[in-house]
Amino acid sequence: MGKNTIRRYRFGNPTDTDAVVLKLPAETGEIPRLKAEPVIDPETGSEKGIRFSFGMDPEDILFGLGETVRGQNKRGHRYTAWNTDEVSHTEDKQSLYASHNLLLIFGPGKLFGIFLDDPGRITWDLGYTRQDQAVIVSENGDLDLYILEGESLTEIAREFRHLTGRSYLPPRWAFGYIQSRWGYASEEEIRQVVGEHRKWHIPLDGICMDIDYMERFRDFTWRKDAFPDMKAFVREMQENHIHLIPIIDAGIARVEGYEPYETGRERGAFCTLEDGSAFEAAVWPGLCCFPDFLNGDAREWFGEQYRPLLEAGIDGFWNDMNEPSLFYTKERLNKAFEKAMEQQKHPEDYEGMWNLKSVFNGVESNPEDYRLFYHRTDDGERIRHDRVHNLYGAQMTRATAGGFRAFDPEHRFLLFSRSSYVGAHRNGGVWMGDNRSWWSHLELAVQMLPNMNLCGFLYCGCDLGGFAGDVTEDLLERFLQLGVFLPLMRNHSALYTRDQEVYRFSTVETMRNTITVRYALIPYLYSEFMKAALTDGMLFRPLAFDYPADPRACRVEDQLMLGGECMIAPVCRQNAWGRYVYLPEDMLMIRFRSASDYDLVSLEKGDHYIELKPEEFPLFVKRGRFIPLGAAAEYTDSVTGDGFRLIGWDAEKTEYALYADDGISATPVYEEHLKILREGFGQ
Ligand code: MIG
Repeated sequence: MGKNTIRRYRFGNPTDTDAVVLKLPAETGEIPRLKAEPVIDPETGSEKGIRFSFGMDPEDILFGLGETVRGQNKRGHRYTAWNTDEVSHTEDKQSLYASHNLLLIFGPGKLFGIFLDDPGRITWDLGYTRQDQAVIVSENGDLDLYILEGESLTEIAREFRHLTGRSYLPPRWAFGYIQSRWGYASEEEIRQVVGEHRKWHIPLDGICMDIDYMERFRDFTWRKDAFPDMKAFVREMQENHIHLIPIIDAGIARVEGYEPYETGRERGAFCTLEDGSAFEAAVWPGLCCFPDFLNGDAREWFGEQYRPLLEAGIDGFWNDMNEPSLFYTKERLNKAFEKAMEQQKHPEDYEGMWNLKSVFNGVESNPEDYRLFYHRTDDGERIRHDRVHNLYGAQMTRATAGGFRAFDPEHRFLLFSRSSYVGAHRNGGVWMGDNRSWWSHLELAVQMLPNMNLCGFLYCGCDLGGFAGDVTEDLLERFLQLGVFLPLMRNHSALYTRDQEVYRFSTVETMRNTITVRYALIPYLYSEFMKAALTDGMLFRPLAFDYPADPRACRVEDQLMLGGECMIAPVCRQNAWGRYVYLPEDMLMIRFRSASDYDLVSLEKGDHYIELKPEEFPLFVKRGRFIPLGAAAEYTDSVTGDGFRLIGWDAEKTEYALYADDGISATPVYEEHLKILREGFGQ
């Protein structure tokens, strides 16, 4: 460990972001590895940010940036840290919902990491302008820059977690299958969805409630006609081993007499305009005020708002729209109307007419609007939002987690958020936003996951089946096959898209069988998750982390190391009944069809074409390692601690350290941390 170091360099006067838990003294000497220079505004001659740059050799590989489009290796594109409600995750997009400003640089004789703790806009030109150069520009110019050095990619990743703190621990039931859909609007509908799952023996642990459960989309309310007795309904669901997981949006409806608005106003908990009046913008409930999550008192107030739902027995939430997403502000909309009315006087100006489209499109989450409002820190300092924009969702997560802790400090609650920033990984998980029912978005998830883990976000997942657009049966099947391994295994889809619950399809039995594999693997997945979380490790890793000396492995983009034993390689192409897989060492393939139906094939290091029928998917186990496979179960409560088969290659030595705790206590109790199983299986 001797060679591991983290150095902090301070520029200007940065805001405390809560990203870092290890407070290091700032260095004064020369910055290693990078060139740092001020960005000069050519017009005014004044400084407007800082540029960091470094040269890249052709072999250099870049990992990091968490939730971004494109590859595991981030080289060859540009990205912008600017949290955005982006509805289309195409490969030209520079920003999604989160900013995870960590980058690891790995090449011959070269290994270091950089982390910019800066919640403003940052551009990452990673070989875009020039293939051999990385240029990173912080617009704020006020930031802490960290340079991380270590002996391996894995060691640097661990160092980064020492710096930023331990990852969030979800309850064990959160590893169950979760069904979600924008549109479930009543108890009756949810009862029916649960009933269908139970009828078909499709395992299920949770149902997400989207904005439809609320009274006119107002946070912390529920429609009394559709949910007449929430507490009784929660209890009924619990008896069915189902957890209800309601959504909470960032904006608070600006409606007189609506309690969260009234109490928030009294507490001074909302973001303000320059003159001190409340900033307002429209989102789902209409005009809203926006909680000032950067303020401790406002966070405490917001956390308290969850109480009625917690008291009704709810133990999981998802936080949405927290980039924050703004449909429009009145000012911006009025300007667009003015422009349109002006345009109406010039019917012959076709170009102007055409441009109206973009004028109206530009009303949503307009950069100008993010410059209109202010936060107030605990020290009373006012900060304009755009300088700390990327913190908003992360601090909402912090507020929510604080609310949970105040309600019951002994209990683990499920929480996942759409928007995030490093630091939020200590308080919750994330889902990776509005993907589409596209084959390419399967692969995108495989590429995002390890970088999310690298940045600390272990509990995450994508919308299985795809959020937008109409799924096809085979795509959902392949999505579920990936989902088997994701900590958050959630089927979610948008309003007005094709019904996407497993029981809607002719292949319901096949899909059910796929989900049974998940439940058989929960003891393993939960163990590996907990080990990763408690040792500051990663559950999913690019192959380069485990095989840095194997240049082939370092270039693999569509396979992932999973836990201490495994590798996954999902099929991401329609009508492909198989795929090429690179094995960086000898491995045993488990070709699953269900928890009890699979074949075992031992394969040697190298390239293989693996045949995988639509209902088949592989898990590769490293030689000399073993994984426990339990029995199928219909909910996590019935996943037991025994009856495993131990699957691995060499039968003489069969051991696996199972992590067992009660799965719900805030401070995990290691009941039987080392459970050595000795039931040989394999060949
Ligand atoms: O403007 O609550 O990403 O999962 O279903 C869309 C409705 C708002 C966006 C989330 C999505 C959710 C949807 N929300």
